[in-house]
This record gives sequence, C-alpha cells and structure tokens, in this order.
Amino acid sequence: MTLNSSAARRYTRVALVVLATLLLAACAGDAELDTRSDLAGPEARDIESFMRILLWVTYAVFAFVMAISFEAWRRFRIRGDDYTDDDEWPEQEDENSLLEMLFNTVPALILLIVGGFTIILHMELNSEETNLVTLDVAGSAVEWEPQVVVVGQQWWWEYQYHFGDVDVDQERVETLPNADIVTATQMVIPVGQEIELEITSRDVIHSHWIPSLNGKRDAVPGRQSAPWKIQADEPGVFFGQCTEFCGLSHSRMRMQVVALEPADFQAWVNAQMEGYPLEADDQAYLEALVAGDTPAAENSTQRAINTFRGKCASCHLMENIADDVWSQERVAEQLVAGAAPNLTHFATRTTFAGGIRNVYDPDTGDFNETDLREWLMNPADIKANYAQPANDDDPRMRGMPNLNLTTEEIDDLVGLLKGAGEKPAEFIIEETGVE
Ligand code: HEC
Ligand SMILES: [Cu+2]
Repeated sequence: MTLNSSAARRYTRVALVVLATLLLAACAGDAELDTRSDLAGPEARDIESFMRILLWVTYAVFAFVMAISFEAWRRFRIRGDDYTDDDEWPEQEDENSLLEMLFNTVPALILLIVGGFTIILHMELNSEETNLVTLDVAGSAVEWEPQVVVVGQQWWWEYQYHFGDVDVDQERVETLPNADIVTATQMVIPVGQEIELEITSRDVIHSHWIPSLNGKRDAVPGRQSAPWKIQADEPGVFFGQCTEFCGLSHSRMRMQVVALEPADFQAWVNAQMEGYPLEADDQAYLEALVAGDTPAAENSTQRAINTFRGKCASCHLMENIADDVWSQERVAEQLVAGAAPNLTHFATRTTFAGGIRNVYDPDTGDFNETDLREWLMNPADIKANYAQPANDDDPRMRGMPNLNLTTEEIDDLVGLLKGAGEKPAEFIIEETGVE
C-alpha cells in the first residue's frame, strides 16, 4: 500500500512540527544557568519544589482538556461527504446543575491550591532571618548583618559591603557612605549563611539572577528591593546573568557568586581591606607624585602609576594608587551610571568586563594578559558600548572608551593590574562561557 499524497503531506507536517519543537526548546544537558538541577541553596530548592507541584497540576489539566477535546471530536465529527449545510447541532445539554457546579468549583479549587502554594513560597522567600556574622575587620571585631548592596549599571554589576553602623536598607545607593569593600561582577559570600541582597540600579532596570541560589529580582533605579536573599550550601562558583533587557550589551552582563568557607571568607575580607601593595621605592615615587612633584619614572610600575592617575582615575578607583585624584563627582561627570569597576583588587577576581572574559586562564591558571590587552586596546571590540559623549550638551558615556593607549602604556598597565591582589584559589577559577 502506498500513502496517497494528502496523507504524506500530513505526516510530513507532523514530523516538521515535532522537529521544530525539539529544536526550539533549546535543551542542553550542561547549561550553566539551569534552574532545575545543580541547585545549591535552600531558596533555589524551595522554588524548584514549587515548580514541580505546579508542573504536575498543569500536566493534569492539559491531559484532561486534551482528552475531552479528543473525545468530543471523535464522537461528534461528521464523516466523509455526508455534510450538508443544514446538519443539526448535536443535542445540547441544558441546566445541568451538577456539571455547572463542577465547571466552576474544580478550576477554582485548582487555582486556590496553586495560589496557596505561591503565597507560601513568597512568604518564605521574603522572610528575613537576621543572623549576625562575627568578622575581624581591620583588627576589630564586627557583628556584620550579612547584607550586600547589589548595583546594576550598563553593563556590569557592583557589590558593596558595609561593615559600619549604616542601615543599608534605609538608604539609596547614591546617599550611602563609601562601602568598606567594593567589587565588580563577583560577589563573595560565606557558606551556610543567609545573605540579604539590597538590589538596585544606577541607570535603567536590570534583573539579578543566580539560578542555582535563588530566583530573579529586578534592579530598579531609585528603589532598593529588600529582602531578597541567597544562601549557598557548599563552597563553589555560581553563575548568573542580567535578565531584564537593559540595552546594547545586556547579554554580556553576567555575574558570579563565589561561596567560601567562613575562614576563607575572613581571609578574603582581610585582603579586600588593603590598598594596592607597592614596593618601597614605588611607594616613594607615588608619594612624590601625590605631593605634587614630577619625578621621572624608573620602572614599569612607576610608569603605570603615572598613566593610571592620568588616564584611568577619572573613572576607576585604585586605592593607594589614585585615592587623591579619584572622586565620585568626577566619575559622575564621565559616565551616565556614575560608576566604573573598582580596580584595587582586580587580580583577586577571576572574571572581568561583566563576566565575559577570564582574568586567569582556566586551563593553565596563568594571568590572562592577552584578553586584558585586547580590552585596553579597545573595549568596544570585546563588548559593544556607547563610549562616546551622548550629545554636545552631555559628555557622559555608558561604557569604557578607547583611550588610544600606546603598546608600552598597555604593557605597564597590564603589569599593574596583575599586581592588584593575590590570585584566588584554584576552584574559583572557572571558565566563563560568553564570546
Ligand atoms: C570614561 C571612564 C573610564 C575610563 C577613563 C577608563 N575606564 Fe576602564 N572601565 C570603565 C567602565 C564603565 C568599565 C565597565 C565596562 C563594562 O564592563 O561594561 C570599565 C572596565 C574596565 C576594566 C574591567 C574591570 C572589571 O572588573 O570588569 C578594566 C581592567 C579597566 N576598565 C581598566 C582601565 C584602565 C587601565 C584605564 C586607563 C587606561 C581605564 N580603564 C579607563 C570606564 C572607564
Ligand atoms: Cu542589565
């Protein structure tokens, strides 16, 4: 028997639909941002258990609706050519109270169950549990209410840690005092500890999402969204991505959470509290510059200090190197967001440019000079940005501009950045996957 052409066409169509469904589902076994496996904290697991209930409810509703639709079609379809315009409707059901009650109560019950679980989950996710963490900060014991201020801007995330008496959930990011620790793209937290995130933005709406630790929360300028929290069971690196379309390089706005054992977290805090470490003669050179002298640079570090203060410090802070020439006001004149990554501890991070490039080669563990050079040559080659004045009246930009550095300046700066803190532990160096 051969298929007639209309049946063949029908089967081809069905096959195409199945194929397209599989392709469009974009399933991947090892996806970095998987919401259903590799869950590493209680909040993510709560969301996952809720999703599982919700999925079974929707499977059941779907199966039921499909089954009665199919049955209705099978029973009442008109066969062959015996269709005429005045075919009668099948007999209509009328005033069947039992059926009508079921039509109303069953969906209402289903919604009630789903809604109930949703409310319970939301209450759970939004509950606060203040558990002070004792830290040694610059030699004195501090009871830290574990909060991290998360600030989105085009196109990278800043994380601020305040150890003093400041009530971070009562203040806007613009009015907060300078943080004790400021990092970019990588948030470091102690394991087994609920960390409250104060999420906000300096320009447009972004959304912060670390799938293996918790759901998304929007970062809205002028608003601080608390409480939103994360907690990691084990040490590890957890990837995230901005999930609210925020302009040109939205897809290149990634981030990571690094969870450390409490002792390692303390060591990290200690390191972050230090300024840039300089050799004695370079320190003396710097001090002469700060005093207003113009000594001749005698080595690469000294040349880099000079270049940094002249060409980078209008946006970037590097503590010890540029404290006196950097100011928040000056950054606000340069950039729409009014912030650029703090570079003091650049070498203690493992990813840069919004999480799309590696600071250390994931295979060899060596400092990745190649990508850094490429970035300094022209940042827009790596990450599209609007690094030019918005218009004649507004000189502010959105990304890092091409500063037309010479090869020697770049070599010197790469050396300076390489010395910006200790290399992190091996397990933190994980390849970041965006081209
Ligand atoms: C006009 C402001 C501005 C100037 C001047 C500037 N930068 Fe940047 N820089 C930025 C911004 C904004 C970013 C964040 C870009 C992004 O990730 O999208 C950045 C990112 C970086 C990064 C990556 C940091 C990270 O952790 O992601 C490095 C390294 C860097 N700049 C080095 C330099 C050096 C060295 C100079 C001086 C030669 C310099 N920048 C001058 C604005 C500036
Ligand atoms: Cu964003």
